Amino acid sequence: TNALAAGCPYNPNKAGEHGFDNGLAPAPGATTEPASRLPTASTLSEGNASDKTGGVAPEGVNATIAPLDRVRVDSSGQVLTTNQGVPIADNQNSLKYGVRGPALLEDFILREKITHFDHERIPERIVHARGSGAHGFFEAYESLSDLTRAAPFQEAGKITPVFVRFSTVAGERGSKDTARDVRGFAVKFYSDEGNWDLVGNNMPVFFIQDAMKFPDLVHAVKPEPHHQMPQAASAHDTFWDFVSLMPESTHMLMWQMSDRAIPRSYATMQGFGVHTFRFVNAAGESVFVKFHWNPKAGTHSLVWDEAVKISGADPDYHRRDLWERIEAGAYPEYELGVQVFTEEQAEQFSFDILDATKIVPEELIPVRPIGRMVLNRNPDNFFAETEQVAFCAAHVIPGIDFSNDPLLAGRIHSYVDTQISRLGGPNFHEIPINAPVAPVHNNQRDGMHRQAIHRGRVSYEPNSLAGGCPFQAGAAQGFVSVPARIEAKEAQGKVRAKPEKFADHYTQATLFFESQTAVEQAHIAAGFRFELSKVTVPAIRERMVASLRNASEELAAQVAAGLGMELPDPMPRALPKPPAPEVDKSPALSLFARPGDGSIMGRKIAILVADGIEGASAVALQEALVAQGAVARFVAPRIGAVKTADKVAIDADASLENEPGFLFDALALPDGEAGVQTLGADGHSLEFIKDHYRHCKAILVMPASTALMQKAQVPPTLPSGEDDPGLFVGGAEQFDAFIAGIAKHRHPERETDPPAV
Ligand code: HDE
Repeated sequence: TNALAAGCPYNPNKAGEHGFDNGLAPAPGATTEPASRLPTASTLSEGNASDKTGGVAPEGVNATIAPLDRVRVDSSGQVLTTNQGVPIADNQNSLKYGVRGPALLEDFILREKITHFDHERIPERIVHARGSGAHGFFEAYESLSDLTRAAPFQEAGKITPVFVRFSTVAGERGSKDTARDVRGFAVKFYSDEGNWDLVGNNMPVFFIQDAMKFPDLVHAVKPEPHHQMPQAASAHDTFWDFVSLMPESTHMLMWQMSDRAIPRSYATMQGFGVHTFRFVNAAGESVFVKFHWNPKAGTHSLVWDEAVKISGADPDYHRRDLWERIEAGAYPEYELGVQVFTEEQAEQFSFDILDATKIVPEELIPVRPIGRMVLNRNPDNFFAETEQVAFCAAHVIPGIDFSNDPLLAGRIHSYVDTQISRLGGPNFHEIPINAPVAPVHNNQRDGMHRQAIHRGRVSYEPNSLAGGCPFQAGAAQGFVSVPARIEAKEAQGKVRAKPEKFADHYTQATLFFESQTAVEQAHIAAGFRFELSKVTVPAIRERMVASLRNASEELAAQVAAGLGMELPDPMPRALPKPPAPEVDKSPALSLFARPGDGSIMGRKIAILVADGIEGASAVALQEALVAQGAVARFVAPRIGAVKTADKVAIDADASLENEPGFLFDALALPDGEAGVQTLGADGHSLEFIKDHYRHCKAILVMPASTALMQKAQVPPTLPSGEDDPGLFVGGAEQFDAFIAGIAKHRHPERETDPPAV
């Protein structure tokens, strides 16, 4: 295609899969990282050596690949066999007594094939069923040994392989990616001292404070049980009934109604460990820690109208984006940051750090960057890797420990438990994607699907018959729990109760709302308006707005007006006089706080073309965009060759029908009057332009296309009469400005509610 001719980036190590057999396909076990971005030998951890990997990972080789190689299957040049390795002569016909006679019971080949097929599905995850995964690595910036003995943080440049799975929460396995929902952000570190799973979300708080309420929350948000609707949506009665009765969810609702719930890409969202964890150093000293992942590409989101349309045109939008970025070498990258604080500091905070509905504002404890994570390899097989990966909040390693957060406590139980039914027994840790690269030795035996073949007669400890092996590692090497301090006043014996500060449900909801820009606030109000408008019981709407009044009178008034209702009395507060907060505003909570590195890597730009357009300027634009690492595609009324006025060869690889406008981040309209006329006669291209305008995206209008903009009834200036900062009229001299406009992602100055176009 033109894009490739123009040097469109594709992952050179996957050349074979792109059909370019240029000898660049990876050697078995090699990472897909191009040599220029590979960690050097000195940055590869010596500690990646293990019984399993069989030694130090050679230069450029990811330590997780060797164990996976054992089970990778390449069938090229092989004959078809049964599961017992018996060659199959005929895979078309079952065994019959005569061509028109009955099929025979003895046909073990048919029976094996059908039986296996009958059992191909496993239960989907009860939450986070819909997800997409990728391999990559974590690289530490510096040694954190003063704070933690956790293996990934012991030396500058140390590499730890990772597998990441991003997900939505409520929808089923086949549901759309762009639902308004929380996103899971789960990272498995295959460290030298065992697997550490940081099973986080893209929002730093949660709906509830205690694990006791989790099944209720999930039952409320999932499709309603009588008619199983709606799919992958919180906009229904049972969800809002529940959360309006649980004021502790108000802070999380602010996040969930914000644009955070509709990210542009998994590469443009933050991740958070949510709970307070502990770092523990070799001397056994511990501090509290909160984990943050910040995307290098910046935090960018969709707008709701766009998300709704995308879910129809491409339900795999985020999955495809992640896959394509990695194939193209535009590797998603995130910086890991930590907020570190002591117990003494925590005691002074106006909120409780054991409460997962609270953040620690960055203005109070700054985020210290400690490393980066690069996702550089797509899985070979979705089921074997992304579906079978088992994350677990209980998977910690020496140097990482839990806090007493009661929500975390429930998670420590839940994840192993759920895998036992989902993955069919207690040996799911042996599934290749779950197996640590650190060696595993213990006396656990048997169970469904056991892979390990333990030798000898000893499966107990202490023993003398096996020379005492495997032996206890001892405190210096092994995991030792922090003897967490319990205050005398807290040592009340068994209670079912909460600390007092947990009852402050609104201070941080207010903080979040007040920290947003005007356009973000407007989107939050619109989010509540949309969701509550889908609620059929008026009392639930009223109760929710009554609760919102405690967080923001301004927001509550907007939502009430949007729902055509009177403002109800505020809901009585559980804690009438909460402690004064340390900060009233936290600019870090706005999506605009992280515009990214200014690049347009991985963005998708549509260049509209049709017979009769001017080819040279369209191709020059494509080249300029591709040179920036963007994906620039020619979109025409139909796919195939375009007859340009100047005879420049252009091949449209997308059509107005198969790739509608809202699937792109920006739009360029061509020069050449005849072509522009053809486009103007096609209602699809007018919709294409209107959607880009409505969604506040950058639009480049080459001179002849001014007519097309008029036909689409798109105003040339902002409603105020000022210049529209996202509209670029002209040719090559506007390319740089257009690229800078794409990097901004969106031009909300144009936005009105309701939309003018
Ligand atoms: Fe989960 N959660 N969760 N969760 N969670 C699961 O585990 C659970 C919570 C999160 O890509 C399940 O393997 C309880 C908070 C992610 O495979 C299950 C509670 C956070 C994923 C489970 C919570 C998360 C899960 C379902 C409250 C952010 C997907 C399938 C006490 C910090 C991981 C599975 C993947 C998945 C239980 C709350 C994140 C049932 C009981 C808070 C990213 O075990």
